[in-house]
Amino acid sequence: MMWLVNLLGLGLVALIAWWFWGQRAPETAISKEEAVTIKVAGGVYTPSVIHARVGQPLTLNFIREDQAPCAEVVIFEGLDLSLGLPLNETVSQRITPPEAGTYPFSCQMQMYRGQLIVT
Ligand SMILES: [Cu+2]
Repeated sequence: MMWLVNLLGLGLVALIAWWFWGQRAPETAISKEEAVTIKVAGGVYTPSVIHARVGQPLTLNFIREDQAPCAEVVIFEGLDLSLGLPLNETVSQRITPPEAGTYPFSCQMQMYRGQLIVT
């Protein structure tokens, strides 16, 4: 349930930010700390393409809804990172992309596939 509370909190913050600064200077409302929530279900990561910037921390929140055992691990090539994904739980991992490039990520049998594109 924590992720839901976080999501509601983020939504509220976004609403407040929009209310005060939204139409005049939208660029100031963009947080330095970014987060992406990735759903694992139906054979795809949603979203499957994630954009990130070199040296800028990014939090990945995986939520696995697929019961297939193979989907329980996600492996990031080139980042020396793999994550266990318990069913219906949010797994958060903060990453700081070291250099520009395309970093594929997938489940163990590569049925699920995604890309982290770092610029
Ligand atoms: Cu798989």
